[in-house]
Amino acid sequence: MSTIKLTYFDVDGGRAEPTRIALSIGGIEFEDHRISFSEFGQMRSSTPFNALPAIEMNDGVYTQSNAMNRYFGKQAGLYPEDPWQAFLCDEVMDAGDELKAAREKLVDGAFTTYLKTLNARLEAAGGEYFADGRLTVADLKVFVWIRGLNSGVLDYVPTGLAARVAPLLVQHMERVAADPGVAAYYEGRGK
Ligand SMILES: N[C@@H](CCC(=O)N[C@@H](CS)C(=O)NCC(=O)O)C(=O)O
Repeated sequence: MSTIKLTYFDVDGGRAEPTRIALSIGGIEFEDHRISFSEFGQMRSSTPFNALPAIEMNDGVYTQSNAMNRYFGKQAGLYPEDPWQAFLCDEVMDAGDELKAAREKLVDGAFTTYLKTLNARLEAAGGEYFADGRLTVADLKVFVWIRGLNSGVLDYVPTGLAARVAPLLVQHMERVAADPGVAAYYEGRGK
């Protein structure tokens, strides 16, 4: 086999991550080529279907994460040989793709609506706190949500979403994190 170069975003998640793990478990050498979103913007039109992951091997450039999962899964002993068990494996992988599509719909739909509306609420309240001109439980609630969104724990939800559609909420998250009571709580937890 020729050398393998797997190109995907620099995240420990997303469509290419199961393939990376399978390659690693199978002891199959590959170049883990990680790129930024802006680098992807420049190279997008040169990828076969204007999308990642893309993989260079056997003298060509190929795509489709589940094709990669099956191909390397077979080599790594991570894909069933029995046709029925393979069906069960494939069903789960395809459902995973539908989940991804649902998350993306959520990002453009409900997530954006909630972020924009909360951003407007904060602005209407003076821009610093949601109610009473001081820290309340509403601030803690939004702080926890925005921190989670920004941390990338939600696969397929871009970490820059809040900054793009609700910048006041990102400033608010930093303000709440710096609040002495909040900071003391996290110090107490050793963070
Ligand atoms: N069916 C493809 C879908 C690939 C895909 O949608 N990739 C996304 C990233 S996870 C992408 O490159 N999106 C950028 C774009 O469409 O501009 C696969 O499973 O590999």
